[in-house]
Amino acid sequence: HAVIRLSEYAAPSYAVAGVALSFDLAPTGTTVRADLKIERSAGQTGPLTLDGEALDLKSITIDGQPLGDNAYTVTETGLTLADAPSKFTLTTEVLIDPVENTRLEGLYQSNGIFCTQCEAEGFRRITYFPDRPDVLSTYRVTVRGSKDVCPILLSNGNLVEQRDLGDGRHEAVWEDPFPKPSYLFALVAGKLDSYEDTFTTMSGRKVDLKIWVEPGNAPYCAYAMDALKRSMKWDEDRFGLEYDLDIFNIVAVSDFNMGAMENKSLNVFNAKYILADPETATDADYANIEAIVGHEYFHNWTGNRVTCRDWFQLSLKEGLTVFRDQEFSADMRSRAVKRIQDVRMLRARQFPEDAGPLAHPVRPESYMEINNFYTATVYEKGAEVIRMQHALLGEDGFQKGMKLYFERHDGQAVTCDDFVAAMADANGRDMTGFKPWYSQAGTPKVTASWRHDATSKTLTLTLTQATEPTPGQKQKQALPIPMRMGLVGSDGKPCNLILDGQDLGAETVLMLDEDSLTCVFEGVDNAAVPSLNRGFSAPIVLKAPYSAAESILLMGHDPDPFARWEAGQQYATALLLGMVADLREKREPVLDEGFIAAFGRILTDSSLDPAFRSLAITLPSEDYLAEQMRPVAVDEIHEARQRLRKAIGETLSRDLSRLHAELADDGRFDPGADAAGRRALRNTALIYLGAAETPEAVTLAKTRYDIADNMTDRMAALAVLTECAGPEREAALADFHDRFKDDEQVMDKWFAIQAMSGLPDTLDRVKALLDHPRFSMKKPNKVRALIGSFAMGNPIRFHAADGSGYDFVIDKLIELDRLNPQVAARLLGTFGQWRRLPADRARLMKTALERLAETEGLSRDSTEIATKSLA
Ligand code: DPP
Ligand code: ZN
Repeated sequence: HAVIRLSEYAAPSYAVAGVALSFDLAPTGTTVRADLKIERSAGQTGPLTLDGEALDLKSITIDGQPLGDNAYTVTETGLTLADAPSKFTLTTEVLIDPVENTRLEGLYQSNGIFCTQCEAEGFRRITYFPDRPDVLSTYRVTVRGSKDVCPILLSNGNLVEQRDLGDGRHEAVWEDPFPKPSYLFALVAGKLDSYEDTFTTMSGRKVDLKIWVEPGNAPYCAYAMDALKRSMKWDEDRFGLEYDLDIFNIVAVSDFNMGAMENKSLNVFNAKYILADPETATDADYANIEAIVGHEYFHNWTGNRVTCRDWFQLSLKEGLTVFRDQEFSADMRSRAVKRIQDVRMLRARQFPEDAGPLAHPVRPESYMEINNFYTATVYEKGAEVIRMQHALLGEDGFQKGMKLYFERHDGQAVTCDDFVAAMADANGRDMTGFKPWYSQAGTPKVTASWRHDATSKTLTLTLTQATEPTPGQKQKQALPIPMRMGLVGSDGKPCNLILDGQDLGAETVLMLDEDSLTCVFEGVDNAAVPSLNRGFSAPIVLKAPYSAAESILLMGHDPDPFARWEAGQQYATALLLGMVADLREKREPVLDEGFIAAFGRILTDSSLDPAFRSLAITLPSEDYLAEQMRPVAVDEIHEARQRLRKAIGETLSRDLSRLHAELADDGRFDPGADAAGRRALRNTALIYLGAAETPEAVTLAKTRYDIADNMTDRMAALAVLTECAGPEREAALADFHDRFKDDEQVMDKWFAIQAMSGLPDTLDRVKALLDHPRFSMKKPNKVRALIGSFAMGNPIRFHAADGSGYDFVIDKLIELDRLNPQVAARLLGTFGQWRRLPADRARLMKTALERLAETEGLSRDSTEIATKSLA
């Protein structure tokens, strides 16, 4: 499999000014006719190659003239015209098979609905085309299908014609006036219900909004529609960006490789990110729906109007659009809580990636399969890189930069450098020093140390940065690290920061742009504690030698809520790692009462937002703890965390019970952030009470399960029960199944929660669930719910000492790779961690991975992940 390199980028040799497509839809034999107005670019010579895969070419003409057999060649990957004229119309007719398309790239069927997924390179599975993001064209699309099977026919842009064909079929013609790359093409056809509304834009244009769903699901669209309207309004208010067509469609389908897709005016969504009502969706589901509906909508400008020159620039649209959806959620909900959740996600997914064999820069330099680069680094670290530019320039400066970016590049396919240049030029600033954030992989580690001198009343703070080598990048340079910070006095009050005689107020941003930086703060008359990287101002790992007392001081008094949360997390991490060391030495681990008391104070501090309290008393995950040690003591991490949770549950049981009772919902369900925050705290209390695993706790959880009137409470109770073997557990799981067995999305939760259980029989249960009628290897959501949750959300069972977890997952991934390589490769990434494990498990995991790597006919997707993981 060939490696594609950024350094080898060449502009396209032909432009496609106009595309006319016509589809005759049939499940196993759809005909696609394409008329392409092709024009050779100035100064270009040589043959014309179009991408095309899994296409059965039926006819080909140039300006209506059939081509002789030696005028073109067809290979597995495309079509080449040896000497094409400089300007002509190419017409091809191909036959494709949507039913056989289990890869879910190109045109396929989901529960009988025809739909497409073209990003990144799915369009080449629909027709021959220069399938690259820097070829922009206008599209006219004719869709023909049976009136019976496909009453609804959709594509991008405006519906311009519709007619009955008289033979039981009908056709619709769609035109998209905005030139777009092929990855934004979409077609949907089938039996669909719609949920409709309108939005009036800031210039007074009325836009028809429609969400299309499988029959019967329209009642579950209200929240997604509300989120869409709020997204449209927010983009106008905050970014001055208005929607540009008269119609905006969203379609929700059951089977989808990704979360959703921003096709111009026809977004296609994984149904789990659209459908919601209180009985079927958790608060986390509601928050995800809001974020993803926003994300795809925001792509209309950041991604569609201005797109990527090549796939190495993916973060140009994704990092920026994630930043925009994060800000949207922060403006809709609690900013502090959103920031904490985003940092948790970054640490859980991106930091391990950056520290493992698949590490790559935000703008990668090479790939084998682009689908493998829809990563936490490109998305989430990419968003952090945007966030730092936002912090550097301020909201006004950043918006000036955005304005210039659109003035310069609307309708173009551009690079990350173009984005930074717009930011720099709009603000008259040199930003070249910032660019290594795009090109250097690995998470910088910043080590802090400080010393207070009572005589001179100074506090000397030293920050040092270093980044470990990553594959293909041995030498690392110092990055510009913006460190927002303050000093918290021993009395809990913020100190004024005086540097070089200048009073900077209570907070400043230090710029660490060399290996090391030393600052001497003056007039510090007590042993103040530095509060560093407030708001997570830079995506770094901070090593700071806080004592227990200093952590407690920051947990209770830091004026920055993120930093308060972080102080608790770092304290918990140090404590848990100490317990892990004790367990490894067969010593009884020491449970720190001061820590539990500090947790208790946050728990009961009613001046704090309940959502914040819920996060602040949640311990760092097993995966996060695993990141902090080599080799990873899998069993001891699990054991230490269980013991500490149990101790917290026991010690604080009175407060927890009281809170659990006090926070009861008062009837009507409200999906808003405040009500969700109360449910979160209440359920966190339930989970701690459940950690004691006493009969009373089990009874309480069972009662909560039985009387739950919303999915958030039901799932929290079920999560407690699935960890406690016994009749209550079995009764609840059976009840859940009977209630929701006909609901595709909710059944994913039932599969996932069983796959994540820490009980010893989990693997056997997961294997048995493979035969459940609702499970299918052809449905990505089911595979992720059952196999993905086991591999990524159940460290103790996945890493079973006998290797049974690894063997099971690898067997399934070998099977999945033949059906859907993209989803298989995504799950395979978890095997890259074998080097961090103790020798026995490392060997077992590596052996399983090697077995997959040697499989005959392995996809390019899985080959790339396996090869890099074994290198
Ligand atoms: N569906 C993916 C996203 O929206 C790819 N563009 O991020
Ligand atoms: Zn996106």
